[in-house]
Amino acid sequence: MRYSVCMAERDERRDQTGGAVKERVKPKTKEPTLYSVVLLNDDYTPMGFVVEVLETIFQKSPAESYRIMMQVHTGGRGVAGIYPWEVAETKVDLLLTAAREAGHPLQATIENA
Ligand code: TYC
Repeated sequence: MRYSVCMAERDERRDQTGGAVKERVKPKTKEPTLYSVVLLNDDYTPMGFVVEVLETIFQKSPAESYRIMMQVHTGGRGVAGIYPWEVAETKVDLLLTAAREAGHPLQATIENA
């Protein structure tokens, strides 16, 4: 019984490959290309606002958000997160909208990770 199931599976694959039984060489799924969302420093955006954005939009813990904010504040830039393109784009949109609505000049860019 087990044998007949295996033979059926083999015959099915043979149908799909025109006679040859093709082993899968490449994995079926492909990893997406990843992009970094980079926060940029400025002299006016309040530190608390940056921490809040990191927590709410980038799902960072309060401690990690503070660490990233200070990294940007002292070093000029810092990675808020690494995502596939559409996710990175959406997060930057949310961040720029929140900053504009609050009247802060906070800026972010997307870079190859
Ligand atoms: N430099 C800002 C200040 O002193 C704080 C700040 C941190 C602004 C990170 C932007 O991405 C930023 N208030």
